[in-house]
Amino acid sequence: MNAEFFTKNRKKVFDVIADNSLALFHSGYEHFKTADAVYPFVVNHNFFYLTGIRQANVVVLIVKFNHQYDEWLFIDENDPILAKWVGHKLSKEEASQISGIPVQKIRYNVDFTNLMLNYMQPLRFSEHVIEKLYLDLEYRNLPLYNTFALDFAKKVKEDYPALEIKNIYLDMIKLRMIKEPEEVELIRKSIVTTKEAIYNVMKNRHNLQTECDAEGYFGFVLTKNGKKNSFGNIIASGKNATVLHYEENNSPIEKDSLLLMDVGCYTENYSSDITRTFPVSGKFTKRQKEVYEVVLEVNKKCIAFAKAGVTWQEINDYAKELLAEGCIRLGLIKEKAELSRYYYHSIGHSLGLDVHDPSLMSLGLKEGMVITIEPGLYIAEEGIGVRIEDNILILEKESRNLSEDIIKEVADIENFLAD
Ligand SMILES: [Mn+2]
Repeated sequence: MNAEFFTKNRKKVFDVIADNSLALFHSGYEHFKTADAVYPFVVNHNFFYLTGIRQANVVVLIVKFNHQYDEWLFIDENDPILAKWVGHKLSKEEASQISGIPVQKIRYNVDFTNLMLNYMQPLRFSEHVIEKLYLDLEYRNLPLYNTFALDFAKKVKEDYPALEIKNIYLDMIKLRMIKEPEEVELIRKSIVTTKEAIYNVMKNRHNLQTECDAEGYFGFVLTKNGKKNSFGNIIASGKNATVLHYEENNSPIEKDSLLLMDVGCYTENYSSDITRTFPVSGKFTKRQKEVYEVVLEVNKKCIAFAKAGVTWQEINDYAKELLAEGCIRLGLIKEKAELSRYYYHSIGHSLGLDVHDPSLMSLGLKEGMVITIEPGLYIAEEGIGVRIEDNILILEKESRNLSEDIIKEVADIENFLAD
């Protein structure tokens, strides 16, 4: 992603906020795990969306005065000794190149408080009267979560009670919901790697003694491509596949069982989220095939149903109706209301920087959204769990399946797995 994209996103925030206001975003803190080890740093995605920077403890400030745009970035100064141990921190020039923020608008964090005071105590800048401060407060107060914005809000409330604090979180979500073509392209690249990794597991089906083996063949392809998981692999055989977020991935694989893989990776922080289910033996049993065909039909019909203007309620109801009919045909239930015994999640979610990308589901599907369609049936008593998940771009009058290249027809899967 180039700096132009992030610059454009900051302008979108400028358009959203009121005049005479500031908007402040923080990249997040590093957190200790144990002894001197830290958790892998994951950048706040709203901050990333505005800067492209993946470093902890960076602040971006967007300023709107008399309808004029201004911006600041605050970074840690590189420590040459620490750099020898954990790598160097971004220089002003590097931060500028990534974000598109001019070097002269980039300061070290030690200057942050003073610069903010200049805005908030406008003695010398009397033409600059701040009325509102936008912070990314989400709606949560969790330990170790988003504490910068929360702490800052508390401090401002106490020291500057006349300043109005606004939560910009929902505006950020509305912006992130609609993907630009370059964002879709990164999701597509993640899908390509995910496909290759799933195929590597399928090609090695003879070597799959345990789910660990499958996870190894999957992870090899990601690592070889320089990519990381965008969520914990769900690699579940037989009955394990009826637990939606099974992540232990360490059971022996029975030779006639289905293997469900719900997996995804990042490309420049944009995620894929794909599920495929295949018979480790190379051939579906009659019963597995019957169940699989029901789920596959719902997957395809829901993809065809999805387009701008459709509500989540409508597509969820449609999926449930089809799955309930299927379960009646399979002899699993007699009444449609009993479906929840075998299907107990919703049909999909937004996808993007986050695998469950925050979105305002009440707004329904809009052109430019990328969502998942992932019907499933989970029959614990038969040891069968099937889910088929694709990643879908919503267009004005139709949808485009970004993962249509990853095979899912019974015949295609059996041909692929044939020796
Ligand atoms: Mn999903």
